[in-house]
Amino acid sequence: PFLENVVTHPDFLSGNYDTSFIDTKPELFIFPGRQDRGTKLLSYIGNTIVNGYPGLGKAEKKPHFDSPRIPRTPFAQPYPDGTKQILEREGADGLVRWIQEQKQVLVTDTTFRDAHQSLFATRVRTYDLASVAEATGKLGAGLFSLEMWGGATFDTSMRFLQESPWERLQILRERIPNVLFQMLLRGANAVGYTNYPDNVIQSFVKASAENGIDVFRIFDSLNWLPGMQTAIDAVRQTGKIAEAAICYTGDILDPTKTKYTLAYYVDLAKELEKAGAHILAIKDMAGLLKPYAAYELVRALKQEIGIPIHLHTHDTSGNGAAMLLKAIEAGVDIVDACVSSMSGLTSQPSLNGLIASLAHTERDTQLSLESFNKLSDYWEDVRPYYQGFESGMKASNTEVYVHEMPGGQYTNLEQQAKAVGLEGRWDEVKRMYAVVNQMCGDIVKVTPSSKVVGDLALFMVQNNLTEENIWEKGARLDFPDSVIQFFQGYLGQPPGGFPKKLQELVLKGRDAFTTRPGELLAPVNFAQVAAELEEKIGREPSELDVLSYIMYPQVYLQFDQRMKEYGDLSVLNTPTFFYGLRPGEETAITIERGKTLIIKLVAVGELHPDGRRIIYFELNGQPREIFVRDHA
Ligand code: PYR
Repeated sequence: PFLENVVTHPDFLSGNYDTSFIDTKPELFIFPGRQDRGTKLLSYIGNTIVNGYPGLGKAEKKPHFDSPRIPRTPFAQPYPDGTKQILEREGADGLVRWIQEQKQVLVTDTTFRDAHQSLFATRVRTYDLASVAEATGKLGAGLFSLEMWGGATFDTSMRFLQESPWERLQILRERIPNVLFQMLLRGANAVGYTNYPDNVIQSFVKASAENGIDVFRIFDSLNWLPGMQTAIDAVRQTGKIAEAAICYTGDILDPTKTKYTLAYYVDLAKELEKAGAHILAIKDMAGLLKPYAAYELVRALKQEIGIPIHLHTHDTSGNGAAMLLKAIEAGVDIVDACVSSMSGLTSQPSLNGLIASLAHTERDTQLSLESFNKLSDYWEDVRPYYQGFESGMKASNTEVYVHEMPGGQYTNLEQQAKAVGLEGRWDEVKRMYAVVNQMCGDIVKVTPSSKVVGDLALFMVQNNLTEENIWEKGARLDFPDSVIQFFQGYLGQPPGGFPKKLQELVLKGRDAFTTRPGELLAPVNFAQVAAELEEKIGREPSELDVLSYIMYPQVYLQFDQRMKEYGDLSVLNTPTFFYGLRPGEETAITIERGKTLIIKLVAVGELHPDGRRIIYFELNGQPREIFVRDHA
C-alpha cells in the first residue's frame, strides 16, 4: 500500500538487524526542507494523534466544538479612530494630557494576554486572536488599550505553541490599527526570567515599538527602581508610553503588616514619576488589593503624584469588581478588565460587568455593552479548546490572601507541579509557597521573583523539607538555579535585603552582589550572536530571530528545529493543533491565500514491532500514509 524503500522493508520493520543507532540518533529522521508542507502538517497531526500534545497527554478530542461566533462587523465599515490615533497625532505627552482630560474611566482589555495567561497557562494561539482581531478593533475602538503581548506570551508562543511572538504582534497590528497596544515588560528581565545586559533591553524595546507596541508596562519583580530605569529610558527614547509599575503585595490596611505600607507605595510612586514614567501602574498581580485599601491607595497617590494612574488586578478572591469600583470612586484613571467569558477567578474582573456598573454615572466607560457581549460570545466558544490547561479552581477563593500567588502564575505552577510528579500535592505546594515567601523575607512575588518562590516551594515539597529541617537537610542539597541566582542578586535587591542565614545555605560559598546586574553583564555583540545563530540554524537570522534567541536560546533553537520538521503550524485550527483529528474527521487548512488543504484522518494503524504506527490520511482526496513513532 505504500512505497517500498529501506524503511518500509520487512526486515527493517521487524528489526531483524541492528537498528539501534536510530534510537540514539532521532535527528536522522528529520529531513529538513525535503518534505512538502502537506506532509509536514500530516506528520504533526499524526504525531499529535498518537502521542498527544505535551501537557494534555492523549486527551480524547471532544466529539464536537462549536464554531466560534465571530462578531460580524461590516467589512466596508472603517475602523473608528481610537487612542492609537491620539498617540500618533499628539505624541506621548499629548496622550497623557488627553487621559487627564477624560471624565470617564478608561479601560484596558487584557483578554489577549493576561486573561489567558492566568486562566490557561498562556496557551491561546495567534489563530484565535487573529480571528477576532478586526471585530475587537471595531467594537472595542473606545478602549484605552489592548494588553496583548509580553509577560509570559513571548516564551510560551515558541515553547508550547510553535509560533513566533513577533508574528503575532505584526498580524494583530495589521488588523487593529486604531487601539493602543500594550505589553508587559519585566524591567531588566525583559520578557525572560533573568536580567539581561542593558543593550539587550534597549534593542528589545526598540524592536517591540517598531513592530507595534505603544504602551510598555514596566515592573521590577522586587519593586527595585534600578531594575526599571534602563527600560523606562529606552521606552521614552522610542516616543512610546512608559508606564512604570508599583507591584502591590501585603495589605496596607492591616496594622500588623509593616513592610509594604501606604507610605512605602507612595514613596515608590514618586520615585517612578521622577524616573520618567508617563503613567503609574498599580500592578496587583495576585489580587491582594482589597476594595477599601484601593480607595486609600488611589486617593493618596492622586494627591502625591501628577501622572495618570492605571490599575491592574486579578479576581482570584472574588473582590475584584468591588475593588475596581472603590478605586474608580477615588479617581483612578484607567483600569484593566477582560471580556466576561474570560474573566473572574485568577483572571481579571469582567469588563462587561464594569461597563454595566458604571452606565449612566459620572464615570461611565462610554463603551457599548452590546459590543463587548458579542466579543464575549466569541471567547465563550473558543475557551473549550483550552480546557485542558485550566486549573481545577471553580470558584473564587480567599486563600490567595494567604499564599499571595500571582494570578498569572497559578495555572503555570500547577502545570509545573504536575510535570515534576507532584500532581496530588497541589495544596501542599500552595501552603509551602506562603512559607517560602516568609523564609525569603516576605518579598514581592511576580515574575521572576514568583518563580523563585514557586521553584523553592516545589523543591521543598519534593525533598520533604520543612521550615525547621531545611537547615540540616538543605546543607546537603543543591538548590534550584533560579533560587541560587536570586540570592546572588541577579534579580536585584529586595526591600530590606536578603535573609542572611538562608542566603548562606543556598549559596554555599558562591558570591553575592548588590550592584545592578546590568552593570555587571557585558553588552551583547549582536553581529557575533547573529553569526553564531546562523551557524546553528543554517540560514541568515533576522534581527527579531536574534532577539528571540538571546532571550531564550534553547527554546528558540527547538522552535526553529520544529519549524523545519513540521512547517508553519500556525495555520492549523486550535482543536486540530491540540488534539489532532478523530477517525473520519476532515478539516480544511488554508496554508496561504487561495491555497487550502483538505485533510482527513482515515485510520490509525497497529503498532509495529519497531514502535511505529502508520497513520492513514487523505490529503485533498488522495490517500497518504505517515509513519509516527509511538512514545507510549
Ligand atoms: C508576567 O510577567 O508574565 C506577569 O504576568 C507578571
